[in-house]
Amino acid sequence: MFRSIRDSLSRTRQSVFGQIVSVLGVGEINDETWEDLEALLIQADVGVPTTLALVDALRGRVTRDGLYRAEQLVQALKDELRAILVDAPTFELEEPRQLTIVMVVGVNGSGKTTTIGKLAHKYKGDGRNLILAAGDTFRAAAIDQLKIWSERAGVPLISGQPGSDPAAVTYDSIRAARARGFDMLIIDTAGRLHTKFNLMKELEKVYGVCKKSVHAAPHEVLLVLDAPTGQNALMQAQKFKESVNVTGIILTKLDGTAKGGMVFAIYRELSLPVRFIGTGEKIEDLAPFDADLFVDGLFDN
Ligand SMILES: Nc1nc2c(ncn2[C@@H]2O[C@H](COP(=O)(O)OP(=O)(O)O)[C@@H](O)[C@H]2O)c(=O)[nH]1
Ligand SMILES: [Mg+2]
Repeated sequence: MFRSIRDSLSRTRQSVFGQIVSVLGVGEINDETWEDLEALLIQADVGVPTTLALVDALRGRVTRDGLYRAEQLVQALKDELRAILVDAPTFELEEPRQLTIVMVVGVNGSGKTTTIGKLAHKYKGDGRNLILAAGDTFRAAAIDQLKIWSERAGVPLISGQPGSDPAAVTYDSIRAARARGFDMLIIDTAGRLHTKFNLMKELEKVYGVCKKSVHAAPHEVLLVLDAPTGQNALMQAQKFKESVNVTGIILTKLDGTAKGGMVFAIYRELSLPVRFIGTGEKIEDLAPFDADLFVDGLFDN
């Protein structure tokens, strides 16, 4: 677990946080130190509001704690970064329930279907008796792709005809899950934002079917954001939040980008916890988010 988070942060570490000591220099803190720090954080996609808040907090600490050397800022920065990630709600999926329903949402290409394959593998390994639903009915290929992942994970799949109503597939999958005694259902959804069909309305319908059928369902609505999208992903997230009750984020493709700083913007600006991190394309490339490992992984030591 340590290795995969740390490995997937290598780009972010090499191009940003790992450089922080050399960029800030070793002299006394001056105006340039603050400018350099701001530029670094923005470069790592921490986002402007979160960057300004961080710099503000650090300036306060410099005064309060009497820090005067740039290298003392690094430890203070680590503390402030960690502070943003505390108070995350606990992972409710671990609670035993008769049937836990997880909806996975996000724009096309963000990594939903792949991540569902990884989640299926993980939860099966944890001893959950789970089933998948192919709620992205828009294209036959989307159904086939989930089928391949379900076979890889050794987890059954409920699917409908291409073009059929996702809400109907959801309804059928809940019925099947109950009839066959499954304790977890993960629903894939469509993510096309640029077509005539109304993605948000459709998601609301799927959400509504879950809500009506099972107490407190869907128990998790996981929004998949792809890290290379950077700050645009935050805007997408806002749209999804307005439509369905998103409970957490899965940040994918962290392995290929220096935008690891997004995690802080997700916590601070979206007020959502990161549940998992996608660390590659293979079935085991999914790491539960861990704040300490994450912050340590950003720096060289
Ligand atoms: N490197 C990397 N690629 C990923 C990760 N997650 C998904 N992908 C790739 O992203 C592409 C889109 O994934 P897909 O699951 O089809 O996205 P969907 O349209 O949201 O269902 C695929 O090529 C995946 O292999 C990840 O964590 N790391
Ligand atoms: Mg998909």
